[in-house]
Amino acid sequence: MAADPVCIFCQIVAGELSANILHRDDHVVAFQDIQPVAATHIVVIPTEHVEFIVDYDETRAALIGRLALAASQIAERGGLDATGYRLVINQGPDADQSVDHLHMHLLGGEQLGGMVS
Ligand code: DGP
Repeated sequence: MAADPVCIFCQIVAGELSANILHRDDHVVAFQDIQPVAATHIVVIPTEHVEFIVDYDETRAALIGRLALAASQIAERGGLDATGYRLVINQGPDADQSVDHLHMHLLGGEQLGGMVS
């Protein structure tokens, strides 16, 4: 899907909005979350503007794997693999998705709380 000019994550991908970028390749960009909820909180997004996980289909299935692979590599580089970390996708209002550009949260660097609060 084409970039959405009003999407803040598309703006980060385009370099129009600054972010602390930790990973970039043709398909995935990862950056530090502006409102961290854990000692390490990184947002991993597809460069392509796709709003929701439910918008994915067979042709895009590989992208989810790319997000998880990039997240696991970032976690390993940061030494999080030794003690563990959490990967989360918030989908829709019940999950408090606030940015309508699909993203995966990488959380860790400390003992995390329960899955649902
Ligand atoms: P979610 O609630 O799952 O939609 O998470 C969106 C996350 O994006 C939230 O943790 C805060 C983060 N975020 C929102 N705007 C910005 C921004 O402009 N820059 C950065 N780095 N993170 C942002």
